[in-house]
Amino acid sequence: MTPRRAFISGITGQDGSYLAELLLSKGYEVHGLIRRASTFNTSRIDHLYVDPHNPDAKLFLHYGDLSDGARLVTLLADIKPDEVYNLGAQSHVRVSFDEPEHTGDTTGVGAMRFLEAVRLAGVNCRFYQASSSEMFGATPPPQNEDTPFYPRSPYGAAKVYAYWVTKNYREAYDMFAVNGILFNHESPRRGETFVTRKITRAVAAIKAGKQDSLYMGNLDSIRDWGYAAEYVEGMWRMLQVDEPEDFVLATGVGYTVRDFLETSFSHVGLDWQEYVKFDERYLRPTEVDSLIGDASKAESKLGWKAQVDGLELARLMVDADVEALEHQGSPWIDKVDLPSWSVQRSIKFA
Ligand code: NDP
Ligand code: GDR
Repeated sequence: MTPRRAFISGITGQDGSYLAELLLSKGYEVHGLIRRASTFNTSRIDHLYVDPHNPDAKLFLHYGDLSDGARLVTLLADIKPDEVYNLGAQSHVRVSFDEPEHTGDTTGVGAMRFLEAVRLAGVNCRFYQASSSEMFGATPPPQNEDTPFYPRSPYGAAKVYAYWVTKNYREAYDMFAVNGILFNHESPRRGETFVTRKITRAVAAIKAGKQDSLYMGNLDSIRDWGYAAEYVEGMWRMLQVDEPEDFVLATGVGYTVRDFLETSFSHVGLDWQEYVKFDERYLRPTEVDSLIGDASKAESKLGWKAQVDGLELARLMVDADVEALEHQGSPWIDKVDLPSWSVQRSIKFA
């Protein structure tokens, strides 16, 4: 039987690496879009890579960029995927204030280029758009699929454009195109400049005597932090249902950045107030104060429910960063039990 084929943009990112693992474990042939860089940018997926000359190879990487629509058409026509996941984006909210045009081009218009490429290539596939709780912005929690958008950053505004263009292609061209509106999700593979990973790496370094302070911005904002390895299962489930619909994925519980700091430092016996200092450069011109999601639709229609709570996640990530530092970055196996519906697999620390 021919394996199902998936095409993922953003495969080198946190979510892309977990999703590639999940789909390979389900027997898919996985194709990933990667950007050409002067240095290697594939560290999160190196453990999945098999030389393409090997007949067992199931993961294939292709150079391309969401700013290059013609390349997307060519790749889609060649690969002929059954499922497309658009995870590629300039995904850092603070950076989007520094690079608003680039963010609009990749995070916003990039989604439209990908959808249009699917249409032009004439490929019959299901399309997942990585939409974000940042679209809710200033609208107070709890937020669900019916909550109005009020983005507070160029990133949030770009995601709103991508959301609507996905919905429009569904309605205009009868495409199976869906938005997964995901609240913050983290892991030991989270990018080092997002707040959770910045904190857990610093805790490990301070504990090891390699760092003596940590500069932070706004500690009052509230986020609904879940575990990325669980969220990619939700993405896949959104493409397996009969009708295309949009879904929120969230834990339903919010914590402040201060709570995450307190839990992370105390997990290794340290008092965060002795180490954390304020630096205004980490403030945003407009902040999103509080995001707490209501994922009851995903629970009832997809059977998906988050299992790992935000503070449990803090401890898990601290353990991973302490371990990584002890092993000087060499591979480490995540020991967290995934929910029963999730494919049991070893999660190698990247
Ligand atoms: P990451 O920042 O870890 O990964 C982003 C990925 O996008 C990387 O693979 C990056 O490639 C790629 N990329 C960036 N620009 C381009 C471009 N111009 N063309 C092609 N690829 C590009 O993000 P996450 O894995 O955390 O998030 C995945 C998606 O989900 C993103 O769209 C994000 O905005 C969205 N999202 C994330 C949430 C979260 O909490 N993690 C919550 C809600 C939505 P490279 O490695 O070369 O930089
Ligand atoms: P966010 O994540 O903006 O929610 O976007 P981030 O971890 O960057 O910020 C969360 C909150 O922490 C506050 N904060 C700091 N943030 C960073 N990065 N660095 C700091 O030093 C710092 N100090 C305080 C922020 O002000 C903010 O309130 C993430 C991204 O993954 C998006 O791509 C995704 O769409 C949303 O989550 C849902």
